[in-house]
Amino acid sequence: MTFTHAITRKPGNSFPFGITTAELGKPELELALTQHNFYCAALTQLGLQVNVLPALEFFPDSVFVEDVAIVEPEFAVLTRPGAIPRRDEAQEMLPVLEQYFKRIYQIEGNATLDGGDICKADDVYFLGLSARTNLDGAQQLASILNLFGYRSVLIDIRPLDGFLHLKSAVNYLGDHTMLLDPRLSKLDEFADFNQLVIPVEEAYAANCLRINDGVLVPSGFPQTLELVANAGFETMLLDVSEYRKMDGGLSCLSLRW
Ligand code: CIR
Repeated sequence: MTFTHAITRKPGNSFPFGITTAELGKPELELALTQHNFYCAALTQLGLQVNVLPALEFFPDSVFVEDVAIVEPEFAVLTRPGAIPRRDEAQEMLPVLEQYFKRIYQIEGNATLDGGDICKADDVYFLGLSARTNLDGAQQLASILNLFGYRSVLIDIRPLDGFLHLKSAVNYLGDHTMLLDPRLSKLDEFADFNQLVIPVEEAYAANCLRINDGVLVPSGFPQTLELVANAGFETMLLDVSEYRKMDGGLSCLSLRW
């Protein structure tokens, strides 16, 4: 699929006070802003029209826009984020989505769902069950996706230690190829894909991002870079060190359709 649009949101002064388990120290705001600018420039270079939203100081994690919506050209789904401090962040995205999408659905009731748990591979959606996404959330999304002809496959990552979201561990690079952490490579659900299995010491780099003709790769993970490049993908390196400190990666920083 060709992507034409992206939404990002600038990190605010509150960014260093978001949720994290990374133990890599506090992010430096100036550097985070510079890295955000490079990220948006890369998306533009790959052919996307990028809408950069202003920072939301009340929501320190709101730079990670991926978690608050699932977007397809024909529709959007507003999520109900699993982390309490992020719960109301999704509503802030509603007026923005209304500018682009005629059909907007919402995850409701006691269901929770983070966009980081949702991994699309052509006409299949892999829906991660995690500390952030519960079964009700995944099932609500699956019913919506079904209306548009997409199949959903649930993947329970709760027994695996150390992954915040499904896409912390697996990302679809297109061309029938999955980039994934060795701890997921044995799953039957991924058996039919070409698998690029990253070394466990580069676990963070499982979160690479395919956009049109390029694959964004976080800098500092040489084995993953080589793996992706040798598979024939055009790679683009981006430094996201300050986002890593807050448990975020390349995919988390945008909504794309
Ligand atoms: C959080 O804990 O929600 C943020 N600090 C990180 C979210 C990363 N988002 C993503 O992987 N999609």
